[in-house]
Amino acid sequence: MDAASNPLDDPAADPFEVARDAAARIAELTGVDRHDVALTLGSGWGAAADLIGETTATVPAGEVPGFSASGVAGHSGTLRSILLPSGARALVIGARTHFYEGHGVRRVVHSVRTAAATGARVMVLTNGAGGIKEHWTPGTPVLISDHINLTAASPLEGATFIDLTDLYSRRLRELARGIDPALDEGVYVQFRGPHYETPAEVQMAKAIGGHIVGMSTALEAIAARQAGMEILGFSLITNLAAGISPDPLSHAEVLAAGKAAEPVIGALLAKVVAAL
Ligand code: 8IG
Repeated sequence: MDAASNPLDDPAADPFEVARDAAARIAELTGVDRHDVALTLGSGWGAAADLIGETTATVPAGEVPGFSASGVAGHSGTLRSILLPSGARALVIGARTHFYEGHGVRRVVHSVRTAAATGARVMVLTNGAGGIKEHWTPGTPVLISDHINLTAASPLEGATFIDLTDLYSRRLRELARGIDPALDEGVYVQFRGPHYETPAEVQMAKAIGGHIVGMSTALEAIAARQAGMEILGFSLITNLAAGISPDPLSHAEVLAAGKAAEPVIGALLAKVVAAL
């Protein structure tokens, strides 16, 4: 399905109806009627898919209504159905649409709404991000405890007032720390991107209570909460945020840090998913 035919680009479309259509197509293509948990795997987290269970179906995202194949290096454009050792089914989303791509918030949160429509009650959101705490060396996974949304956008339309207290479930964070007691946590600040922050913007993020800077997860978490899912958020710190380290940021270095951390964080995520 090319971008021009994406049903979400029609302003008159109901995004929840498109999500239900997408879930029906996923059921058809995977042979799995209902998924229990969904995971979005961001930069560095891709290896987890192979560690959490047996992949029973892989679907190119472009075959599912509302999705488009991702154009960003390091983001694979597939949806996978995985049978967990417990017998539960996981939907793994390897096709994230970022806000900076400019296709609108409906496209950004479509994967989350689709996950909810497949039946998932837990949404695991992962990303690669910049760290503001100096002791977070590249390759450190951290739990997201809360977020600050600096995109000036929302996936909610109209007078839809949704409570975001405990958005990143305390219960799930404690469960994750039960598996790795060394896991630190922090407040995720979503910028619009795609440029990285200036050092002054990173100091602002720090001053307002942020610890992690990224370009993806906050908008998705809001949509997941609207859909009634319980949310677990993980950032892989692939770089220190601009100005925290004296070195400039490069996308190649970010990808390399993610690659190096893959086996460790993949194993961590597999254990967490097994315990959900
Ligand atoms: I990977 O330093 C990655 N994603 N905004 N800032 C922002 N997003 C990021 C960064 C970063 N590193």
